Amino acid sequence: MKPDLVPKTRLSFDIFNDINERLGKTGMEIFGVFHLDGNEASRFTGSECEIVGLMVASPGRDMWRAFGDSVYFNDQLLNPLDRWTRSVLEEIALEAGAGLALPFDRPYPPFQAWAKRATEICNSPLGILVHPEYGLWFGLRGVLFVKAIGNNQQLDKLIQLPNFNKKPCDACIEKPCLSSCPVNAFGGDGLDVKACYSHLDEITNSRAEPDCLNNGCVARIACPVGSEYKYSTEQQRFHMNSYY
Ligand code: B12
Ligand code: SF4
Ligand code: SF4
Repeated sequence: MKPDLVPKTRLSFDIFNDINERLGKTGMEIFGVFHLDGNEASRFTGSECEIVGLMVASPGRDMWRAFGDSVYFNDQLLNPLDRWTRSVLEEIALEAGAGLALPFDRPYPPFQAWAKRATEICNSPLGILVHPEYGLWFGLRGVLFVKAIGNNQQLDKLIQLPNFNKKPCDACIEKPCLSSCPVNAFGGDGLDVKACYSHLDEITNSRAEPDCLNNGCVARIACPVGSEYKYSTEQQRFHMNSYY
């Protein structure tokens, strides 16, 4: 049975901890929490009352291990990671009485915009968001919706999330991400997908270097922030091939 988008549960300390504990077993965690007022709530969940979104992310390598142990990993069907994510988060949402939004469902929900409201995360020149601790090495996997408990102050008292208070790209003078791409695919507007694909075509046709397709995007790898959370080469290859 699919979870209803309308949240039935009200946010509480116990619900938050229960969900986070269950997510931990799958290599995911609650990155942060954001408010949706009545208008936004009804657009995304059909609920008229104020709700909060729990932004679920997968930092570092743990999620890949959990996914690797699942039946989806090698089932030879399309989009295994999306199907695994759906099955794990739907189960958690159902048990918690929470609504659910997934980043790959259409129309695409504004995951990056929501993540910036939920936690101290900011834009990188690459178009993906950079986290003060995990750098560029995390994915946004879902949002669980629950009924709000009151105002922002009450929310802050209930949920103590780490306070990093820094924006990594502001302090990064050299910006090695920008000088590493062989086709300068990063202008003012994030990723120039056409330029990037032209290099990936060259790799496929004539084994051009650097081999971003098999070893990962060299611009992303060049970022020094959170490098200890860098994905394995296997995981990077998987994401690059899904994108190409
Ligand atoms: C469509 C899409 C793409 C398209 C972008 C096409 C385009 N020009 O819009 C393509 C296929 C190019 C793409 C590529 C990648 N993407 Co993408 N993508 C999405 C997706 C599914 C929808 C974006 C959207 O339209 N949102 C709706 C709008 C309304 O929401 P928003 O939050 O305001 O969206 C903003 C961003 O989309 C941003 N944006 C615009 N253009 C681009 C281009 C790129 C590359 C990115 C990352 C963002 C971005 O501007 C929007 C307005 O502020 C999101 C998931 C999601 N639901 O958001 C993932 C998402 C943005 N992608 C993500 C990632 C990681 C990538 C890749 C790095 C994947 C990889 N290989 O590992 C690649 C980039 C490859 C590289 N060389 O670096 C992550 C970003 C996580 C983060 N740290 O911020 C997301 C959130 C998926 C996830 N589950 O985590 N992506
Ligand atoms: S290399 Fe520097 S500018 Fe580029 S994403 Fe990392 S911190 Fe930001
Ligand atoms: S994958 Fe390679 S070509 Fe594409 S943006 Fe990253 S570094 Fe540039």
